[in-house]
Amino acid sequence: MKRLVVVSNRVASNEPKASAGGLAVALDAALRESEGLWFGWSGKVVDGIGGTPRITRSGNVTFATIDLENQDFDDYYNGYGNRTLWPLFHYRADLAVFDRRYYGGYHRVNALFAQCLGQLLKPGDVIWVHDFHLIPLGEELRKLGHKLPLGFFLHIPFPVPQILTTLFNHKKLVRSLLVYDLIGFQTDSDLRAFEEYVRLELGGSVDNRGVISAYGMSVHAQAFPIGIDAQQIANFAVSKQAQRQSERMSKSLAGRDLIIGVDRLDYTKGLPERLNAFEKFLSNFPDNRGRVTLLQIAPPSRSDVPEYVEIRHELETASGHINGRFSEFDWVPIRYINKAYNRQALAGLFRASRIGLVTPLRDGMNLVAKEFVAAQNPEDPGVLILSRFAGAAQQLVGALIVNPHDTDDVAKYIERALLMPLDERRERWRDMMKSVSENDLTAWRENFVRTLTDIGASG
Ligand code: GDG
Repeated sequence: MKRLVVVSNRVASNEPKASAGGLAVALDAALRESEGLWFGWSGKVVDGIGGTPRITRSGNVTFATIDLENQDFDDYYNGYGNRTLWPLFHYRADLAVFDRRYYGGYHRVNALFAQCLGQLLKPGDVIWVHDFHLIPLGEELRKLGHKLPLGFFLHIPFPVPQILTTLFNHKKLVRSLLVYDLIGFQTDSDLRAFEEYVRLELGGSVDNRGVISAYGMSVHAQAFPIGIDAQQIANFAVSKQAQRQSERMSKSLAGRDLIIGVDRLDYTKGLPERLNAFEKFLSNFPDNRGRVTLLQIAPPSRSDVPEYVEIRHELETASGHINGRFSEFDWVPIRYINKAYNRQALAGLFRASRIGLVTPLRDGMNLVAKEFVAAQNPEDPGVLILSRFAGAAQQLVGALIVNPHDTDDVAKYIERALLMPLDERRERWRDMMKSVSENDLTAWRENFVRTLTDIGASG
C-alpha cells in the first residue's frame, strides 16, 4: 500500500481541539487508517527564519510541522490566504484585499513548504494537498524535480470567472493548478466554474473524461463532495455526555422548541442575515414569541483579521438588539455563544433541536448540515433549513432549501419547519441520512485517493 502524504496549512495534533474546523476533523480521521505523513504549519510564529520540520509520531501517523516567521504569517496566512483568496473564492470581491506583498508571502511560504516537504518524500508516496493556502505547492514540488502523483482538493467554492478575474494574478494561480494530476472540488458547480475559467481565460479544453488541458498541461478534475463520519456522530449524539447536555438544555428550555446554529464566526456563514431572519420570524409570527429559542454557537476564528473583528461586533449588536426587543423576564430569544463545545456535546445539542439553521451565504460543503442530520433521533427527527449556496444543498435534498439573503422567506421556513408533521420530518430525514451515510468521510477519502493512485499508475 502506498504511503499517503497529506499537506495542509495547519496540522492538527492527534487530539483535535474542541474548536477544530472541518478540515482538521476530516483529515484526522483520514490519516489514522493509512500509515501516513501529515505535513504543514505548526501554528507557531517565530522571529527569524522558520522552516526546519519538527517530526513527531502518533500511532502509525507521522506529523511534520514547520514554524512560520512573522512576515510570512502576516502575508501568507492572514494576508493572501485569509484576506484575498478566502473572500474572493466565497464571492466577496468587496472584502478581498489585493496586495502584491501578500502574494509575495504566499509564494514564499509555498516554496518553503515544498523545500521542507521534499526532504521527507520517498519513492511510491502519493501526495494529497489541501485547500486554498497551498494552490502553488504542486508547482513548487515539480520545480524541485519531484515526480510523485500529486492531488489537490479545494475545500471552498471555486468562483465563476467573472469573480476570479478580479484577482491581479488569476492566470498564474490557475496555471499552477494544472501541474497536479488530480483536482477535486466539492460540487459539480465548482467543477463547472473551473472548466469555464480554463476555456474562457486560458483558451484550454475539457474532454469527455474530465481531463482539462491548457498551456500544454492536462489535469483530471472531478467533484468529490466531502462527507462526515456519520456513524460516529450518531454515536456521539446518544453518548452519556450528550445526554447530560441535552437534559440540561431541555430543563433550561422549559418546553420551548430549540433552533440551533453552529458556525465558525465567519462572514461567509450568513450569521447577520440569520439573526435578521429570526427577528422577522418573531415579528411576523408573534404566536411563537416565548415558545422558541435560537441557540447560536459561534466560536471566534481568524481574530487577527479586521473583517472578522467587524463581523463579531455586528453580531453582538444584532443579538443584543433582538434580545432587547423581544425578551421577557422569563424568556430570552437568542442565546449567542462565542465559544466552542466538544463534539459529543454538540451532537447532543443537535439532537435536542427541532430545527438546524444552516444558512451560509456561500460554503464549499458545510459539515454542520451533515452532522445535524446524523445526530437526529430517527423516531422524532428535527428539520434542516439549509442555504442553497452551501455545497451540501446539492446532496441534502430533504432539507428545506432557502435563499439566506431572502430573510422574509427564511422566517416563513422556520415557521413551516416548526409546524411540519412527524411523517414528513421522518421522510425527509431518511432521505438525508441515506445520503450522509452512503457518502461519508471514508467514501470521500477512498474515492479521492483511489482516483489519484489510478491516475498516477497510468500516467
Ligand atoms: C471548510 C469549508 C467545508 C464548529 N463549531 C464547533 C465545532 N465545529 C466544527 C463543526 C464542523 C466544522 O467545525 C466546521 O466545518 P464546516 O464545513 O461547517 O465549515 P469550515 O470550518 O468553514 O470548513 C467548508 C469544510 O472545510 C470541509 O471541507 O465543508 O465548506 O469552509 O465539523 O462541527 N466543533 C467543535 N466545537 C464547536 O464549537 N468540537
